[in-house]
Amino acid sequence: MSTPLSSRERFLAACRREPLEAPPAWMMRQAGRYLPEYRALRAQHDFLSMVRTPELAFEVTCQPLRRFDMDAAIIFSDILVPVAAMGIDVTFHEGEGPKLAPPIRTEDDLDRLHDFDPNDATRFLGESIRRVRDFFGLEKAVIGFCGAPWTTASYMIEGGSSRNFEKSKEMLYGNPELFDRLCTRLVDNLIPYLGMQIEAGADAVQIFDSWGGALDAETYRRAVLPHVKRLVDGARAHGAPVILYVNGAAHLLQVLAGALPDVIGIDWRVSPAEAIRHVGARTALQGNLDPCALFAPPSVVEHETNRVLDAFAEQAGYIFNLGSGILPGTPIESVQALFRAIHARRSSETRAQ
Ligand code: 1CP
Repeated sequence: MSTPLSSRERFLAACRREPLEAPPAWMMRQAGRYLPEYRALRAQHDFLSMVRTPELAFEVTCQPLRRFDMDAAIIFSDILVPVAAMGIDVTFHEGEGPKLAPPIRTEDDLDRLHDFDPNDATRFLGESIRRVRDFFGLEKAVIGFCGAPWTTASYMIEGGSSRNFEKSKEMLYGNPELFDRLCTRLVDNLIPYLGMQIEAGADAVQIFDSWGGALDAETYRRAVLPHVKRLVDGARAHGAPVILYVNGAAHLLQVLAGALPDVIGIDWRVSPAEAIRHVGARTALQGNLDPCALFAPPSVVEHETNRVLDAFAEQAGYIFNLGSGILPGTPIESVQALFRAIHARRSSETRAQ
């Protein structure tokens, strides 16, 4: 006798590197501005109020899963939520990046930050996760997340988004002790923050190192990796697999494997064959369709999705995803075409009992 695998089982099996006939799939930033129903809700509320209101965060988390049959729901929040909980004023303005004030540049700035209790300062997030967990039961995987030390620190040091990370690198190279203290302070807070998400019902957590690719491999290994590894270990101790996603990671694969995550998430510039060869025997892989491929006609989207699926076919432990977040303006028909290609591979698949 055999029964179909639930989405959650398929997702967790991939995290454990168990061989599957067809991989689980979700999309980074799947809850967001490419969806008209998100934009309609967003027109009535500011972004952080949505995140901080569990019924709205629940609604936005579920929106993509009503349209597309993805295997995981990622909770609607932001990597800057814990930064706000540490006492920095964080604002999001339509069309501009986030703004953070005051920026962290000196010892005194760092000493003004406060440690937070995730069950208090970010209680709304636990509540949102519990609602999503209750709603999906054991059917879908639920993913919690936070930013990686470097990416989070860069927003704090720059005071917002940055192209070249001048001020962050000035601190990293010029005042390595201060940079190290800032990362330590972040990880001290992010471990219980991820733990709270796992206890509230997250099946896995993802650490977003969206700007990790801006560092060379040796600097990443020396200045950042020990903090990432402590965060990975600390989160996993709460009992859930950890996905480490790094954008622009082609030169960092072996370094990242040193953090011993369960899954490494890669962007579209990394060749699947290289990733499989360098780290595929130690960790599961996630990725890596170019999100801009979704601006092409649906037949091309299906073709490109199949190309990525084929490239990872031999990898035990693989989760289909984009190579970075889905972009605002992405046509809905493209996402439909993507999941058509994913599901075509599952039609006859069952699990032997
Ligand atoms: O105006 C709006 O409606 C806000 C747009 C928006 C959204 C929908 C922001 C502001 N954040 C989010 C949600 C969000 N951010 C999620 C939700 C869950 C999902 O994936 O569906 C997640 C996981 C994030 C993570 C995040 N925030 C990252 C890492 C993701 C990545 O793509 O690498 C980063 C870098 C941020 C910072 C941030 N928050 C928002 C924006 C526009 C940005 C990026 C700004 C920049 O480019 O510097």
